[in-house]
Amino acid sequence: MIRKLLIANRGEIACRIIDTARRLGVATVAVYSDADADALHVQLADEAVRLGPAPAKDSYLDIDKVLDAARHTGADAIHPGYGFLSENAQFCRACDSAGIIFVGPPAGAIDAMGSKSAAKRIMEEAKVPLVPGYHGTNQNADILEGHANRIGYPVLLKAAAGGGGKGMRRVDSADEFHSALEAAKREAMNAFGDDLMLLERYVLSPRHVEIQVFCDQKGNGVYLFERDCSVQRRHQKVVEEAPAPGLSEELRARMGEAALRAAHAIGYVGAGTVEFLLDASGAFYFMEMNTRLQVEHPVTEMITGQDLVAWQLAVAAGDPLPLQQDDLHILGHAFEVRIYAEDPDNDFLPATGTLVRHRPPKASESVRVDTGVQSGDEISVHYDPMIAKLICHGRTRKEALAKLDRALQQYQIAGVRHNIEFLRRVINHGAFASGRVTTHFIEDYEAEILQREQQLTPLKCAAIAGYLNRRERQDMRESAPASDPHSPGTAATTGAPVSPPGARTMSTIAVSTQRSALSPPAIRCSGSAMPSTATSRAARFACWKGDWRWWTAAG
Ligand code: MV4
Repeated sequence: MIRKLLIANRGEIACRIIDTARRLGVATVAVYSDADADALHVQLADEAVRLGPAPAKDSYLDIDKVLDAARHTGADAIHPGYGFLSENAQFCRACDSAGIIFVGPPAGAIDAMGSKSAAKRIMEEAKVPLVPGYHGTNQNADILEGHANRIGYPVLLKAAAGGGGKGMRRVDSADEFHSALEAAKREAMNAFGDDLMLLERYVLSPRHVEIQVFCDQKGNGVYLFERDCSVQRRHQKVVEEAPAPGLSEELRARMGEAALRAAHAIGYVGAGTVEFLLDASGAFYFMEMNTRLQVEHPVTEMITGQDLVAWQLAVAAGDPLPLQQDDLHILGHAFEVRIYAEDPDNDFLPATGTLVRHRPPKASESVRVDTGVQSGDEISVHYDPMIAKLICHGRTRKEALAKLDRALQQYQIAGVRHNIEFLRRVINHGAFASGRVTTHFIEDYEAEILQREQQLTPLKCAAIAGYLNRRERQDMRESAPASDPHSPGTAATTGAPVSPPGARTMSTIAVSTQRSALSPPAIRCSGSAMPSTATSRAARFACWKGDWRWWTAAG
């Protein structure tokens, strides 16, 4: 039994882990950097320990500081979340040495997946299907070219030390081979300090289908079905869903069993994900195994009704798996989208600044929002700019998709650029709606999906109005005499009365989308008072530009 859990992470995943720990009666310890002193995960935990300055290497990635925090608070286990130290075998060993449970696989399983070539040899042995290719140690350029000619073009050169798409190069013909090999090796050496290359036949228009597996310490394992994460942009996942559209029961079972062979082959324990490429003919090939809980695990939770963090804590404590394979069933369909502070109109440049307003749609049985930020928080340059994950469930794919679009329409964010309109264009695209998803989806439909947002949408109007109303109330409070909190007072900026003498309520500002080249959008006020001149001016300017960036500049 784990009594006190330290969460060596931040943001939404730290909050999500704390939620489950609390539900199970496990005490929680948050850790934080100076940038996160007021962060939600710190507020939610029972205790919190400062690690150091904002840069991750001085805080969330500092093994000694994290272990000191665990010792100091008497935590008996550490959950690493994803990213940071989650796939660091050295950290895993350091936990073992300190007598602290690492909520994750044994260090040896992390190491086994460190080199793609070594991993492939293990998978070959375990009869897990591989893309036809070469993953040997002989790196002589002519030998490698011989293998490329045998495999057939196009081939893909991959750095054995790479991952997540780094250090890959497509080669279309023999005469390009030598120059491509040299370039790929140079890139790999720079990025990973290791230029061992492997070769694979290039799979055309594949899908990314990954299997969630779970193993306990007794050697039992189950799979919790698949997630389709084909819709990606530069190897960043954009939408994830479960189950994969169009996957037959028979293929699902074969992929699940192959994934379990992969897990058993490396002595896996805990939550893991085996990534496969699935080609148009239904053949699937092992890509890599992620030895952590993944960002997109909530779609699996939605379709299975299971809490994967609860499973992780059970297995880490030495308990058997909560369910057996025959007890697991797929219920309906779920989608996840990642809501980012980034600018789709400017090459998805990460956005920073104050998240003036963050109001997600209301959570329900079928709408889940995993987030670690609140209105007023800073989105800084130090960490991943993900604002939230929005997860929607439906009885069918169509129903889940409709709920997702509805929830995206309701989502209000102000102060930083975000990708909500981009996500709506992705999920409403005909090819996506009909389940025709491949890893080339975004490139294939770039022209339609990346179109600039010019319209003042109802969503933006609601966000603008919400902000203006809050600002107006604040103006009123600040200008009210301290002795009478209910006095309507005057607007601080203009000195003009904001409501008639005696009125206890202020006006409510509404912003409408109606706009033409000559007339600014309508700003309507219910109630008897007008907003202050400054608020009104800011609103008109914001609406005119149709863009929060401009509002922020004006305000
Ligand atoms: C491939 C491939 C086609 N053929 N391997 C990219 C990241 C890494 N996990 C594997 N990747 C790919 N490997 C062969 N033999 C195409 C990709 C690929 C991809 C894979 C999954 C999700 C998105 C992708 C986007 C571009 C390329």
